[in-house]
Amino acid sequence: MISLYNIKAIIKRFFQPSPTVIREFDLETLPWIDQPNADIDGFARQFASRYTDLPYDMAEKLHFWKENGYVVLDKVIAPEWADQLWRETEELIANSEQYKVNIRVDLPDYQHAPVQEARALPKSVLGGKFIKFMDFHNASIIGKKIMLHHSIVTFLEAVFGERVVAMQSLLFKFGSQQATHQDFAYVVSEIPSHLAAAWIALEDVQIDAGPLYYYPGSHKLKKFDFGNGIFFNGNSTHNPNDFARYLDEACQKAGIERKTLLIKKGDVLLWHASLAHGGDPIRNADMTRKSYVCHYSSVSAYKHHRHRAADEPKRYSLNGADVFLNPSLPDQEDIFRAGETM
Ligand SMILES: O=C(O)CCC(=O)C(=O)O
Repeated sequence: MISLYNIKAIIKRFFQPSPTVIREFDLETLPWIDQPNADIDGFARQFASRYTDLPYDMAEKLHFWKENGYVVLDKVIAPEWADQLWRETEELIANSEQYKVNIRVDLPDYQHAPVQEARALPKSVLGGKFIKFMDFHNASIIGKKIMLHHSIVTFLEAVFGERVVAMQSLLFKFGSQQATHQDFAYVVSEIPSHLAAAWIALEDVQIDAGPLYYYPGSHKLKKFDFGNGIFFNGNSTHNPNDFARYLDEACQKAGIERKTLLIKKGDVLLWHASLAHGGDPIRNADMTRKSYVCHYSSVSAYKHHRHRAADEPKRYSLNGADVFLNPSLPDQEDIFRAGETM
């Protein structure tokens, strides 16, 4: 006999709504510029008084962004700022035993624990390839000042139509050689379409140093399905290699030509959450490709530090944007202070 308890259990098992599988960004919360009839000229006119001190034309850049999914801002970071950030990175490598800054190591020997504190790693590994210095901005005042540079955050504030919150950063000494991807699959905020990134050249990029490549207009492609929607996580049945193959083929089919980023020290590439990009192979093993990548969201989409979802974050604010202090490593915050007087 089927008891009431069993009936309830059957109903629960078969009629519970399954977790929503996301296949596209939600139209309602899409940044205004990604909406079909975005009035870019009207927007730029409305806020024109805010843009008079920028070294670029806001309306022109916004049109280019909508069409291509990226913009390049020339000469926005002072060379002394780029040099200071790099001096601090070299200090971290040289005296790594003193620092707890997190490092991601994408080498076979580290697959069991790819993220380690700097002090736990041999200097030969730290100063080599397949290394990402994670959230260095938390340790560095100049890192924070570059991340929240007026020219960068003013553009992104225009794109989101809201206050900008920086989410995370990665510093590279060498080219990443990373397969083609779109960042929204890996860097997820409460509103996944509220995401953009900056690639900041800390030296002139050489063609043999494994430059960044990208596909203009690829932000409009149909999204890849990891088997459980558009985000890559523990339940995905497809992997980053499948993602890369899909994107390379989709761009080829759409006739999109792959571009190589050969910008100069202090120049910045800003890219859309869905711009397909990756790192070219390093053809000259001795060549560095010093760069600083920062990811950004909006105040409505990134409300808590990703390590401490329940707590109100402590903020560093500059140029009308915020970045959260790292609640997991409070004694490493701003240990590099030279940026204070720059
Ligand atoms: O700089 C690179 O080579 C890749 C960086 C990148 O793809 C990313 O951080 O999303």
